[in-house]
Amino acid sequence: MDPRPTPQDKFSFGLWTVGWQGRDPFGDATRPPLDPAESVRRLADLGAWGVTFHDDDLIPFGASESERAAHVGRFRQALDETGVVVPMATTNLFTHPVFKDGAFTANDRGVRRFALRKTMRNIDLAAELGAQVYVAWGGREGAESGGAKDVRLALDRMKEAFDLLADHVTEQGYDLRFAIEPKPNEPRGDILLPTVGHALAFIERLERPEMFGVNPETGHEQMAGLNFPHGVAQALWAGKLFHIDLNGQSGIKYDQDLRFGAGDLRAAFWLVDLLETAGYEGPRHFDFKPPRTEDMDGVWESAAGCMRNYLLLKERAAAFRADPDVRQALRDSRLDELALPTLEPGESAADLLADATAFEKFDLDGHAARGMAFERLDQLAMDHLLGARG
Ligand code: 3MF
Ligand code: MG
Ligand code: MG
Repeated sequence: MDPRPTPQDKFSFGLWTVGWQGRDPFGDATRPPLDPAESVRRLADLGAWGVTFHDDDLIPFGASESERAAHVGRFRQALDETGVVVPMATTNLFTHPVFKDGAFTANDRGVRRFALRKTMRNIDLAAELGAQVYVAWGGREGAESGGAKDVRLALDRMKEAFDLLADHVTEQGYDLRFAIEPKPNEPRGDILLPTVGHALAFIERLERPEMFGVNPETGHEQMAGLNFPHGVAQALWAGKLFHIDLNGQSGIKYDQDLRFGAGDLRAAFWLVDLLETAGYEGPRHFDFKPPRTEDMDGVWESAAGCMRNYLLLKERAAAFRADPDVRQALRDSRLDELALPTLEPGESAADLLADATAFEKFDLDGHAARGMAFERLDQLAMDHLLGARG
């Protein structure tokens, strides 16, 4: 039982994760800067498959054209040497002070136009490097006070931005889809499109909804007190799970970005069970921050831990599903019945109204008295998670 990650596992990491220097609102950096090419090599050694980036992770903001080419060249060389791929890229629309009131929804129109140009420029690079998903996290799209943002107008501007970006991708013929990443707050007091549900509803208002999905992040949904596996399941149900940001979070507090498996371990178990049984084929992308207590050895330890925990949970979840006692417990809890349509094939509302067994003769007390046996089922899951069974 010592799983080793391989490229087939499709594990990917953002350059900004292992490269995080540990700067937080109260403290300075605790680690030196990390060269993107070095990150690619170290991640490849650990068994990762992909690496992702914000434009500014790779090319420092304000770099000249020749500096830009040099940075991209060095990165490309590391990719070619290691076979690491770039499945996703994204734009930094949050660090520079110009984005203090947002990017696509900034009240300042000039900032909105600049944000679109910055994004289009990086989309071109993403396509050039073979990315198939472009993530959009609108961390500064929001407000701290009620009068500061007209949310309905801001959503008009957000739609305008995404419609334009989708036109650009279509006109250029790129094989690229967008994944919107929801987050309820931090760094803004309240961020627009705060949860998976908000983002899914927004996407349906876009001109090319088929080009848009979501990039749910463990901690972001949990910061809103939501059940992450349930949100991911709804995204899968809608055919919209284009990408995922895996990390760890302990309850409703600041964005902890712990390594995957830390924090809410039970939610992580059910999430892996879901991804592995639902046929999700996209990247298993880690968006975490090695705590600022760690030196560089701790950074790589923590990156390896993300992958190791995923693989361990995958083994535990597979053993849970294969256990005959679990199969029986699932039947006892009537999960097989949930898979049956509520109406008979061809049955109409009139037929249901005419069925006395559904109402007039329904055994109300009998059904009300039946236990659901969920506790036994959940204890079996706990036993598997804790290594007490098979
Ligand atoms: C912040 C995030 C972001 C996004 C990234 C796009 C800096 O909480 O999760 O990471 O994931 O901007 O992928
Ligand atoms: Mg995050
Ligand atoms: Mg994220």
